[in-house]
Amino acid sequence: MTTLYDYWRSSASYRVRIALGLAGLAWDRVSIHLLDNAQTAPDHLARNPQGLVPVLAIDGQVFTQSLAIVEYLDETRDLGLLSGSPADRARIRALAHAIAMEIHPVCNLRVARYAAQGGIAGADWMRHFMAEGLAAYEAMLGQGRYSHGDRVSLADICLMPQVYNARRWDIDLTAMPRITAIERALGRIAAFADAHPDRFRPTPP
Ligand SMILES: N[C@@H](CCC(=O)N[C@@H](CS)C(=O)NCC(=O)O)C(=O)O
Repeated sequence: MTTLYDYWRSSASYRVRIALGLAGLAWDRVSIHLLDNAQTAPDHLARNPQGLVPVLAIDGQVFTQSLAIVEYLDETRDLGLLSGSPADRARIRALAHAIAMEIHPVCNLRVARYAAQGGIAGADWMRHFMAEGLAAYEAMLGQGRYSHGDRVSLADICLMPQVYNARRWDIDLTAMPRITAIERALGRIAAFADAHPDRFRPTPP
């Protein structure tokens, strides 16, 4: 039994849904509604004391942290998300981390809520860091169908949810043609399309 504890619009959860799809795994889903603060309920804190999603129960174990989960799936299901030479893998990780460790943490719900207490509007905060971070990602890209050459990698798994988030916050991506070309190419892959938040939107959201 594979169970993903996630939230439909969580980009870290979206990464894991993509990887589960690439692995061709069947999985059950338990929604942890972040706006209702379900992530801090005792049952979820027992799964993840950090009070975050995603959490993946698989192979008789419980995993947290989306990149650790995706790398576990990569290693155990041979997904080739970190392929090539050590230099290739370092570049893939650098791209993935540019999103998952630079843009994403400062745009997390609890961080934006805290900033709002200091008088900074949440939307301004999100747009500032996402636009700056994605512009840097665009500049880091070379040629190739995807973020690193012509093979889907860990970097693409981080990029797609971040672009979804950028669109959600009305960030102008017209000056980022490489990112939007990669987004289009990834959108044609079933595992990416099937993981899209709209497919998991609760009613009411
Ligand atoms: N580094 C963590 C980040 C997880 C994370 O920030 N999750 C967000 C949703 S995308 C969350 O659970 N936020 C709840 C909160 O801020 O209270 C990972 O990659 O799994």
